[in-house]
Amino acid sequence: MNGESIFWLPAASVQGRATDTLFFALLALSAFIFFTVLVLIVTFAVRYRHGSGAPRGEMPAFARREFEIGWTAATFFLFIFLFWWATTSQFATYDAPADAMEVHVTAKQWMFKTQSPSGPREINALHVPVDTPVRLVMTSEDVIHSFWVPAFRFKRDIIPGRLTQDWFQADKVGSYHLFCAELCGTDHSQMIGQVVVMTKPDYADWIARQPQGDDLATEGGKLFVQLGCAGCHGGRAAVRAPNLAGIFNREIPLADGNHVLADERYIRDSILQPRREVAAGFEPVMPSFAGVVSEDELTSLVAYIRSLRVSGTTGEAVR
Ligand code: HEC
Ligand SMILES: [Cu+2]
Repeated sequence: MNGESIFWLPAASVQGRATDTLFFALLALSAFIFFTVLVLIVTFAVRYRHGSGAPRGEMPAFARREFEIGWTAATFFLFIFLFWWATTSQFATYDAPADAMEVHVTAKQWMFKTQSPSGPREINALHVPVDTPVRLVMTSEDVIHSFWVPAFRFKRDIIPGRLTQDWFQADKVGSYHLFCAELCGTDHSQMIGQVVVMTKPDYADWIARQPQGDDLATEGGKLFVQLGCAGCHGGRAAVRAPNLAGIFNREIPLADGNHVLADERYIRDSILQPRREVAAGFEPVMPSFAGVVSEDELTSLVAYIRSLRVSGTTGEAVR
């Protein structure tokens, strides 16, 4: 179901349609059971009303055993099937395809700030191309918010101090409401915006028309110097600190013998709580930058570190 009507909100994403299909299947099933029970109640009420001549003796044997076993098993398997259906469609929203466009969302009282790696910064707006998987990497600067796009049937809480990821794929061009769905303070009701889904050519045009700011990684590179990271992590630093080139998505050995995947979560935590997971072979001398860097700055720093490659000739970090 995706027709527009006064009863039904249009669905504009692949996930939204899947959610609707599940919803209508449950509705149809509930309606079927409701009417079956209703018909049986009325039938029995009339047939066995006071004074009627209907037989009231023993139940036939098949109704006592086979019938009982049959409907118990049938409903059991039906519920298992519904559980499987609902869970798989829910879990599918956690694993974005590898080629998904990545968008960072920072929520704060009372706005959503969004940014795709090559696109501009937007406030209470997000432009995306149609038929393209979009992975949202979300965090909050203050309290719990929730990113809700009803037309995508997409709602995920955004939690301070944690990266929440989820993805959607819009399949219909248009402009859709974005709401905060978690009561987050006085102006919660003003925390609204638009997700604009554009055709791919329109989107490319739109990107080209944006004022050329720095991309995330370039901004992160500047911060890396300003905040003194380069003083330790740079090529000629006096302190022995890990070379950050190429660490992204690699397994990092830790001082406690464990290994950890250097994903965004790890890099973020390395900056905010460097003592928690210390890289093997290094002294825990890195200061915490919690309270020093904002969420936006963290996002840029992570983008910068992700963009670093090991230079083939000098072995140093280059972009
Ligand atoms: C005083 C020197 C120093 C400064 C300043 C410093 N670091 Fe570090 N950093 C280290 C050392 C030493 C380690 C390895 C021990 C550890 O994991 O805590 C490290 C670890 C890391 C790691 C984990 C790397 C790995 O291989 O596991 C990341 C990411 C990182 N730092 C990023 C940064 C960023 C970003 C900044 C600036 C905001 C910064 N560091 C500032 C010394 C420093
Ligand atoms: Cu909010």
